[in-house]
Amino acid sequence: MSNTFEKPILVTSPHLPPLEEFQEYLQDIWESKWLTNNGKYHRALEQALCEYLGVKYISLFSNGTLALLTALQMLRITGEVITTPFSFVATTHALWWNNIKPVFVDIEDQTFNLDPSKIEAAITPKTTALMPVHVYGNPCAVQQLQEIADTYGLKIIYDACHTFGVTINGIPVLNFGDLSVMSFHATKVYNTFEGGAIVCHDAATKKRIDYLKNFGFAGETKVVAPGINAKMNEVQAAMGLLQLKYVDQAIEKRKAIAAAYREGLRQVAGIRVLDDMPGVKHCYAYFPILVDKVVYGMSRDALYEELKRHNVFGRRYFYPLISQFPTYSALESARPGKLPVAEKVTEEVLCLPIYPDLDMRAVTQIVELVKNGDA
Ligand code: T4K
Repeated sequence: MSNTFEKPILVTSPHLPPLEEFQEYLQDIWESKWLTNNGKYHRALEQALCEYLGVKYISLFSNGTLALLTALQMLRITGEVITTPFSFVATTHALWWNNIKPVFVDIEDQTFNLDPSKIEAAITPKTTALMPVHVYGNPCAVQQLQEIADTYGLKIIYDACHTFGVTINGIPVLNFGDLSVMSFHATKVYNTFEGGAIVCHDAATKKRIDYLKNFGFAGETKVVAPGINAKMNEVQAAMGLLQLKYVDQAIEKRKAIAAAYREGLRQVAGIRVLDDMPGVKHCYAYFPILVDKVVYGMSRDALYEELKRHNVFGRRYFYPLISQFPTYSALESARPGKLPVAEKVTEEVLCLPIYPDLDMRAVTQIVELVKNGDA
């Protein structure tokens, strides 16, 4: 029997709540004619997310990229920032848009997150902050990063765009560092169509973030910063409230898919899967595998193409490395050979489809394809 799918299976597919339930919110928004600018759904979602995520303060944004830009403005970060090359381009773009020089440091082989043991060598008098990413939702070495930041007087802004509800020994990962930035894009575990947030730990910081995302307004006629427009609107916020009802269920389904992939692929020679980390509650945002060309007998790119031929559209997140894009490749820290672990991982990684509506039979079929091709 052919393992080819009739319809394309994409790397992800957004979770959507029942349309009837969303229509009730839309009806109310239409009647109220209150569409944006800190409306009632916006306020309600901030409160609901604080409770759900176990954080003190959250400011909603229209997307994660604007939240990253604003987080850097909030802490007045300048000069150089140490960051990872293994992420979505938005992480580094946010530095560039703030006129900050990104300094790339290599990643760990087990988590693919910024390697704390390599950071100190990259610190200069111009370094003001670290911008690590909890890539695929797997938490960074938060304690070690904090020790480095404390020692050298640096801020930490976590790009937490892949994490939702992730905890380390019961502590929300969002509570580490100075600020954490989230994305609620359509492709994320929790989506508000587009959307984002900054998590912070005190009321004064939240107040200022809220000024910054609203043109710097601190009252009808008072502007206290050169702010931007990055507000989440009421339709997005209503979607967020509704999505919260279903997100636990969605994460459970993702967890079951991840377990099935792991079981099916663990014994395949040349394929590496990542396991859950001890003490961590995961959100299963992505399912990366690493393909060892020699042992598996086929390169990652060949497998990627082979799966596509069977209508399975995995994605090479994150290939190329951010440091390999022409925009950044002339930087000293981006030179070939400087980031050996990241350079290897980016050639071997392939993210397999994972989303709540993905049928378990489809998962089995994808496992079979990786195991044997179209037998
Ligand atoms: N930091 C990190 C670490 C991030 O990963 C991201 C975003 C950001 C910052 C910035 O946050 P935002 O400003 O986006 O809130 C996608 C997403 O567009 C992007 O949000 C995400 N990271 C990145 C990892 O993935 P692409 O270029 O892969 O998107 P695209 O359009 O190819 O979609 C991916 C798959 O999802 C396709 O197979 C189609 C499917 N899809 C997509 C959309 C938009 C759907 O089925 N429905 C949809 O509505 O970047």
